Amino acid sequence: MNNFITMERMGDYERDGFVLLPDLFSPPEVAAMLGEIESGGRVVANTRGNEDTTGRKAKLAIWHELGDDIWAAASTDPRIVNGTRALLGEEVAFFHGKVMLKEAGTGGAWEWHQDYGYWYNQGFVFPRMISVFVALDASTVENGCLQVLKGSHKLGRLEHSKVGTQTGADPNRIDALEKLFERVNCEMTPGSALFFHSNLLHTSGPNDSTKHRRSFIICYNALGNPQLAEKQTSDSRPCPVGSGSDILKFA
Ligand SMILES: O=C(O)CCC(=O)C(=O)O
Repeated sequence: MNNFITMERMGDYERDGFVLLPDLFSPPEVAAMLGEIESGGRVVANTRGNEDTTGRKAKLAIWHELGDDIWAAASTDPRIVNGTRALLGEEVAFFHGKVMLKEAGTGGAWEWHQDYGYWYNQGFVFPRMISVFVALDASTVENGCLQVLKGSHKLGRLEHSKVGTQTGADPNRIDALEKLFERVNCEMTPGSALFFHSNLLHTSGPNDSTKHRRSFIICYNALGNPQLAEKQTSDSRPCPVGSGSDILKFA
């Protein structure tokens, strides 16, 4: 049952704001995605860096079109898309995909934020949105795994503003919230997928280790969640659901 959003997992998501599906992608699938990062393609063409407060680069490659490559296959994979449909309880549209390149010894930190803290300002009316963090390398405390405040999605949207060079939630408010919510280090094996709510507070530290921490984050919007017309960037068609055989192309 590892690959499925069971009733129990739906309950966990409702309570905690996140749920982990271990080893969702197989080792050959993960190797194929890492190979794609190393060989160029969309990742190299779209890579940019945000500096963290210490000047380290938090590098990522982001796109808003599904495309027609391994990233599109992963974004339309039934294990992912059906999981997001089950958790949101409605049909979904692809919003964007991003490869996070938190490289050994240099990868920068991400300040505490909610994804909907950004997406509200992009005109999305409801927080009926979800992200799926797919670990491509082992993601550990040492190499800057994702950290979340368990249950914080129930706070609703917090105001976001500049925190150093990034945008995030008010650090004083976070200090207070840390006393109320458990901070969870989301350590993950390669191929595991963490589904998390758009109002879940999350952060990650720098990568001072000798091991890369690369990941692919795929974000979806509920099909029935409008984006205000003047901000329209997002596709409002149902996300296609690939067939299992698409996955074989990975190997
Ligand atoms: O990759 C990370 O460590 C954090 C990424 C993140 O918070 C985000 O993309 O919203």
